[in-house]
Amino acid sequence: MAGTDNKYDAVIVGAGFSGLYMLHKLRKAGFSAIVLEKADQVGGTWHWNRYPGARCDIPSLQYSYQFDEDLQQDWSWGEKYSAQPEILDYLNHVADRFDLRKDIIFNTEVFSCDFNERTLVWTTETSTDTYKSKFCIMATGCLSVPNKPNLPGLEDFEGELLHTGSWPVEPVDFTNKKVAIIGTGSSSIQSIPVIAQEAKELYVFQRTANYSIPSNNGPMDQEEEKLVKSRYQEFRKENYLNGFGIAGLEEEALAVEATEDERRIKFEDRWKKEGLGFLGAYSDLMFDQDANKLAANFVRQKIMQLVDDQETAKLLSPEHCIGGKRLCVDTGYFETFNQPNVHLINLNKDPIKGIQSSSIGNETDTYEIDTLILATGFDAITGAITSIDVKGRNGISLKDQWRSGAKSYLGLGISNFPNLFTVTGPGSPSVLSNMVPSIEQHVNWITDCIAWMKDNNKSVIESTQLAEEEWMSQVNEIADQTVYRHVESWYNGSNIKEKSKDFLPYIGVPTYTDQITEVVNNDYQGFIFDKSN
Ligand code: N01
Repeated sequence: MAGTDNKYDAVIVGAGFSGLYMLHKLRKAGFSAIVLEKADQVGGTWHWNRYPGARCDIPSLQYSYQFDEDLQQDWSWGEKYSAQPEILDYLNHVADRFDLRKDIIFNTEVFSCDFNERTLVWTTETSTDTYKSKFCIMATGCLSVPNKPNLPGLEDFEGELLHTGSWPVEPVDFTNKKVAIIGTGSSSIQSIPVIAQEAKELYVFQRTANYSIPSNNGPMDQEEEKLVKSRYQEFRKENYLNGFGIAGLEEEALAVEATEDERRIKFEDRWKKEGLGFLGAYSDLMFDQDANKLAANFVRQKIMQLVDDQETAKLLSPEHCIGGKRLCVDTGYFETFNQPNVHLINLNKDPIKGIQSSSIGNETDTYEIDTLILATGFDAITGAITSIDVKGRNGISLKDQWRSGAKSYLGLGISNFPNLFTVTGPGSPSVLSNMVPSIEQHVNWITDCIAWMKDNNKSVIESTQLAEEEWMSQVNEIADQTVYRHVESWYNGSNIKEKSKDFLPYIGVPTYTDQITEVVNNDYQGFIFDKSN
């Protein structure tokens, strides 16, 4: 199919890290493709999440594309963990460098994708036009649809209402403002220290305290950059062999077998330099609740030291398994609560009773505010896909099919949805890995599959229900062996009331990589071809 009359080999939804590389890769392989993007620019997550303090918490030398050696050699990151504007600059650079914009339609929201079993064509309806394609590729991101909680009276609020996941492009000025922020996940933990510097008063409404490790961010270490660049490809390959696909996280030793002194030294060392790598201090921290408690206690002690007021410190000390909810990485988060203009409100003891035109209140107090920030997270992993009306074989709706739990084979294909691929879909390492290499791995897999189909005269690919069920059982069996199972989180849909509580990410990049390679080596075992012919 040529890219004319809105007919393409592939329609790609989303122009973030996934969509940009998907377009580049398909074009290079000789296929026509178009990217449909709701925003007026590229960036995806890094376009929408421009709240103050937003930055990646995986070192930028790793949180970047590896598909083009010249690109990875030419680009230099300013800091160890880059802030959102620099990541967005990088994605703009990639879009320009590979001349991607000419095949991206901006300001276009995708409403529906419909598969015609007779013609084997996907029809994509958008806010601006209709597109036809053989393949439909969801490059919609794992954290794209903001979770907007149903708070009493929210609609009556007349001040500035913001969500960290859909932050305005124009900078927000907090000078002399009274600000309330609801939620204490990564977005909040990154933004609170920055907002607190400007705001007159900052009220933090906390339901669940969270663990956070200092980022110890700073300017890029030139020697480290030189070293990595001297062997970038090997470095990237080595990282795929680590459980989370991130360099230097893991050690073999068990926390439960170490002496108290050894543990203190190790945790202290990790606290001082590793951010997320804190959880890699010992190999049993995510598998053994007793080991996990040792790490959790260490962080709780740190919080008690960092926060002057011991009541506030206690309230900021989480009780769940560390890492069970996504570990946060911060710059001065706990210390911010020592500022006189920052106030912590315990929603567990005293929930929000009502929001009025210029205030938010619980049973005990009413807080006059100018700005209300929802830092309440996302309908993660599946939300962006199910927010589109996707219809497959026999008009089956994906939303209905996933109502009792999202099932996918390898996080790449879904039964009843022929020629539909998801990049970092449910059942793949995605959010429990370094997203960018995981995206590249999927884009490469999908492109190779489409090329293989062309070479082998196959017109339709679809995963079997059995393969999908066995795969999701494996995903959940692995999760059952970890502490993730003991914590309510967006990994298992707990943050969205109507969602099924299955665990969605695949834990373990190397095992995952082996299996998706094996599937290809076995002629795409678990998929069927040409069922419609
Ligand atoms: O969202 P979250 P996020 N009333 O879901 C609370 C990635 N990320 O945007 O825990 C009151 O983590 C909720 O409370 P509880 C990263 O993967 C990465 O912060 O459900 N509170 C929680 O405290 C991260 O994990 C970076 O009890 C309510 C908070 O809102 C993911 O994005 C930076 C509530 C939501 O926390 C999501 O992070 C930022 C209600 N009705 C984000 N509803 C990087 O560094 C929810 N909450 C790369």
